[in-house]
Amino acid sequence: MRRYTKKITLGLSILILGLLVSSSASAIQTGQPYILSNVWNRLCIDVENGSSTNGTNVRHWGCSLGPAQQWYFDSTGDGYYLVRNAATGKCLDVYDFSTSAGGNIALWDCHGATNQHFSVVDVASGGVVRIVSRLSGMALEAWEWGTAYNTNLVQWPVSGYDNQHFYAQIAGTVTSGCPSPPETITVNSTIVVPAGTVYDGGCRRYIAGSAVGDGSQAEGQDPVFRLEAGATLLNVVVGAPAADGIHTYGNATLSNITWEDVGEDAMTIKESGTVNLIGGYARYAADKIFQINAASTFNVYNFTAYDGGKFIRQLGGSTFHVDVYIDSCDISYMDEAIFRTDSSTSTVTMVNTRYSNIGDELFMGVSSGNITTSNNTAY
Ligand code: ADA
Ligand code: CA
Ligand code: CA
Repeated sequence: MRRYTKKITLGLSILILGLLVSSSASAIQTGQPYILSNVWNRLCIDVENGSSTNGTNVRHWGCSLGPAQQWYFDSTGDGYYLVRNAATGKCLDVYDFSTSAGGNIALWDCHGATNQHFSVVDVASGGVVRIVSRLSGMALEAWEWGTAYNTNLVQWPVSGYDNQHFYAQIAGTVTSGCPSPPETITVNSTIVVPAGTVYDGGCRRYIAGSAVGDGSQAEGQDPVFRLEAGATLLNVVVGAPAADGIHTYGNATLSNITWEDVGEDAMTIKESGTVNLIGGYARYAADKIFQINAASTFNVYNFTAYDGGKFIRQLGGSTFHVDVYIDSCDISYMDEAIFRTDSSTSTVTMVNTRYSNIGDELFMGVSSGNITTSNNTAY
């Protein structure tokens, strides 16, 4: 965590988030882009590859929160909305005017026919809505209760089940696919995810008890989660105090992890392996966000990081070999760098990524021949 002002900022944002959540039983507002995350799988409604071609599929994907996942509700004037994508300017469209269960939802020029008219019905507090086609009377849903990335968004008769319910949250107020953690769990001794198993946090918030750590810059705090080789961690919100975050021992996959406030650091690769981090968000790190303490491959996709010292740090003074791959991320306000190493053999590849306000240089200590970049955007 940041000391001083950042704490105040965090307090304010939690307050603002709380106010929004408590008052969000109200209807959708026009003129504001929304993130729509499925209550069942916690994935976000997303335009495939951000493409603006008519007929591009609209599906579920890890919540990167970017414009391809932001939707405006434009009133038709008679109780319905066109649902317009912020990245492409195109609209949600019941493909081919289908009135069948399973009819596809895709992207098309906003022509305003009834296959682009949707009603938005509040089904629970916290901004949970059902989105219903005027043409077919059917609800948008995660097809066949899918939980994987790319699960299709289709229409189906209204069922009342969670795969037809979406958190509608104004972009900028949401930090992940877990906008409203259902409960906060205090972790008094590290949660160990055994080798080869999956732990799904169900979007709960986990905070460290005092025996685990206080989230300060003191080294030697325990982690909140420890992932043994081959473990998978899903849908977790790590709140303050976050102690020493998450430790991985060998291969690991982590998807949709949000650090509301980074502790000593957010995650440490403790033993060699390939670690895949997909979707999620981290903010307010006094120093490093991700720490690499063993030769490994670290792949980061669709991750948003805001306000830290460096996004990724290979253990100071170490010379083992690390490969870092950063794809489709958004990284801003790092005092030093995106990746810093002291190893002459470590490599970094960064593609399709937006970045802003990176203090010293993008990559510190990386030999120039070991840097590959393409299709990145400074903003
Ligand atoms: C610093 C510290 C190391 C280790 C590391 C970490 O690099 O010097 O001893 O604690 O942080 O894993 O967070
Ligand atoms: Ca679809
Ligand atoms: Ca640490």
